[in-house]
Amino acid sequence: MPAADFVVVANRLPVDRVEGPDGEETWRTSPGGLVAALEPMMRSVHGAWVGWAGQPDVELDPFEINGIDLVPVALSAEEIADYYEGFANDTIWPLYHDVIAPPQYHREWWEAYVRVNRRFAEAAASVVASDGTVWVHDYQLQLVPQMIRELRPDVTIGYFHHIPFPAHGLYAQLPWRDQVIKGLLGADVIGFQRAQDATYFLTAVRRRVRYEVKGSAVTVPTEDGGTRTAVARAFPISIDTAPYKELAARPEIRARAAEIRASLGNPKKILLGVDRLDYTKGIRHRVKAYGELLEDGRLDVEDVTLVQVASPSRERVDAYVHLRDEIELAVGRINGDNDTMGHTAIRYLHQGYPREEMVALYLAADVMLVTALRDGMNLVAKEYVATRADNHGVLVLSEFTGAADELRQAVLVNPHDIAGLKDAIMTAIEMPSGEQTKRMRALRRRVLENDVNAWSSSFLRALSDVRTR
Ligand code: GDG
Repeated sequence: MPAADFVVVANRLPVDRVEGPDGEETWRTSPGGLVAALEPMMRSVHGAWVGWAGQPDVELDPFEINGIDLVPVALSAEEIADYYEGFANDTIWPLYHDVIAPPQYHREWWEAYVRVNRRFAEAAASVVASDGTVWVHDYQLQLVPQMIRELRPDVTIGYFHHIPFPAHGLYAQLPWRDQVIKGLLGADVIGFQRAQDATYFLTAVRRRVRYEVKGSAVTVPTEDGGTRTAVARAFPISIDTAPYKELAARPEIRARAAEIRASLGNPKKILLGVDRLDYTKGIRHRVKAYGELLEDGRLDVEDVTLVQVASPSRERVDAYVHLRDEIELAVGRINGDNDTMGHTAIRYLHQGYPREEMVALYLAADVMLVTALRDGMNLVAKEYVATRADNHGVLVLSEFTGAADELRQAVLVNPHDIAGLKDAIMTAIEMPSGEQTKRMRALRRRVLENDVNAWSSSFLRALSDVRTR
């Protein structure tokens, strides 16, 4: 495999292993905004993607799919437990989402994180061309930028952080707080979802490693006694809008949306939640608020249904096992108290669906509920907006999502305030058609003009500006 001018490093490769027609194993690219945004660029320059293939204890040689070189990084079952489920998903994830769940600090998880980050860095360093560019993604790989810099000082390094960065009072809990900051500062450009995240990161830089910070620029000392500049600022991510618009216009998907409505007994209003089953998403708060509205008599089960897709996620992490139990207990109670033979209060679906079905659900939903307690961006909010070509439908959106910085015409809520959340749901349900149109038009303009291509272009522009400086 020849050296690559542009290398993406992410925990997962953008492929899934599937069984071919004759039972043989093949690979299929997994649909995702990131791949869609980077594919054209990866084909026009010579691009490679470094990541884990999704199965433990499997050593694979690099291979090519749709013109992109894939470079698999092998992880043992123990490393998946310690680096991925442990440090990434049970230490960093809860800490960076404002300790909604208590972060677990274990030295052996940290050691596995360092070891696995080094393996990703070595793989990237071995495939990138001289003076090439590497773009590292997300919280699983925060040490990789500095590790690549040590191995390959000639390359330009970008890092994008998909989740929030916490305020310093919380960040300071992390036993390895200085090492993580130094790892990130190995990048030339460190991108965050919100301006607030970048500010928190720069505060941590000032407070912990005491490097000079001016605006978004950090002066980082180098090994030879000189300095270099790292830039930390916001690049709000978005979605690949084209497939959502295209699917939403297809007659068979519109028919499916009508079928969904009919199968729910044609309620006057359908409310929808779509989330990975994660404690950051505020599913419990949403269900509680909705249950109380039924109990108070402000809503009638004959008139409304909440469809909640909670796609299975991180099922081997304890906090997720408990969360699932809690949600399912609450949903069962609300349905038990309110359902009639023909109508259900909550249609709860602990399943993943193809994108076509998700779009049909977005089309069927009069009100979309995004009530995350903390969320880097929240792409579901943007997907809902992208499908609403008729300019109808209402988005209820938590202030604690990155999306709330941009989608100001949503009904913005503080999901911790259950009374306020109940009122917001009622406002959305009762919103007159004219006001829905006015708001949705503005939301659509924002999402359609700032798609994932605009996001990746602006990040890569910032990266090339650093290089030419
Ligand atoms: C992280 C950050 C940030 C969900 N269930 C199904 C399904 N999905 C799709 C949604 C959406 C994606 O998964 C979820 O994206 P989110 O942004 O909502 O949330 P996270 O997974 O937590 O993502 C987040 C994001 O990274 C990007 O930077 O916005 O803040 O936490 O696209 O549609 N898709 C299908 N079936 C499902 O059942 N097909």
